[in-house]
Formats: sequence, structure tokens, C-alpha cells
Amino acid sequence: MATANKNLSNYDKNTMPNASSMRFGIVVSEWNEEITEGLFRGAYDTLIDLGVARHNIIRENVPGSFELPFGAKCILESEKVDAVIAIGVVIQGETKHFDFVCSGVTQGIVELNNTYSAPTMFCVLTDMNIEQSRARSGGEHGNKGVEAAVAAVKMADLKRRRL
Ligand code: DLZ
Repeated sequence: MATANKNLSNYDKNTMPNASSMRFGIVVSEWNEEITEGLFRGAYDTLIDLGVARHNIIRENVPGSFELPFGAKCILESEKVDAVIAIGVVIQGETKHFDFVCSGVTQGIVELNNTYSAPTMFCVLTDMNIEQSRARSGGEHGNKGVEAAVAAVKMADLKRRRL
């Protein structure tokens, strides 16, 4: 039996919450810029497609994925946003740096979500090589930035209805 397609890239605009009054922060890691700019473009264009006003999307850059939680925290504490999207890519190298950056950013975002009333989306690719990252930032496997934006609108709606 075929399973339901839960891929958020295939969002149905008719079933999405009204995002026209929502405000979002996007934090973008500059490490592997080619990839993170593709993810940013996917997220930004999707928010616009879902009715978010351009002036309600605030972007901040950080040097690497490890800094994403602090970048998100800066937005959460200085702007009235409904959700934040944290964008980065960590590519497996020959050292253990990959593991430390991955666990640092993951744990950091978990802590943000347990601290602030606005949720932070995890849009961080953790790939074996650059080809895998290209495939997921606008290539043959879609764009995870699109999925993060859809998740952000859904979570912002949940926050508005429940908090
Ligand atoms: C140092 C480092 C390494 C080796 N690899 C990555 C990576 O694949 N992706 C990424 O976003 N950042 C990487 N960084 C940088 C760290 O995230 C961080 O910016 C530095 O350790 C400074 O705190």
C-alpha cells in the first residue's frame, strides 16, 4: 500500500494557515555559502508565496552553523517574530569537528525551543559531501529551505492559537 507523502516541499497552499500578518527571522550560516544561499532562497521565496510581507522577514548572517543558536537568540530577543528559521550545512570532514558542530547546533536549537515562546526551525543539512548538499538545496532532492518555511508557518500558527 502506498504511504502518504509527508514531504513538506509539496505543500498545498489552500490548507496552509494565513501567514499575511506573520513575521519571521531567518539566520543564515556563511559556511558553505553556495549551499546556505540556496536554502535561504527556498525559504524566503516560500514565505513570500505563502503571503508573508517582505518587510516581515528579518535576516541575520552568522559565521558558521555553530553560531546559529546565538544568531536566532539575538532575533528572538530583539524582534517580535512568530518563528525563526536557522539555516546551515555541516559537511563531514576527516576530523571530529563535524560531530561537535552538529551536536552543538542541534542542542542549541532544542534549548531555544524550550526557552522562547516563538519556535526555531532546524534547517541544517548534515551531509557526507557537497554533492548531497547541492541535491537538497535546490537540486534533484528539492530544497530543504522550502520545507523549513512551511514548517515555520505551521508552527507560527500553532503558537498564535495556543500561546
Ligand atoms: C570549523 C567548521 C568546520 C570544520 N566545518 C563546518 C561546517 O561544515 N559547517 C559549518 O556551518 N561550520 C563549520 N565550521 C565552523 C563552525 O560552525 C564555527 O563557525 C567555528 O567553529 C567558530 O565557532
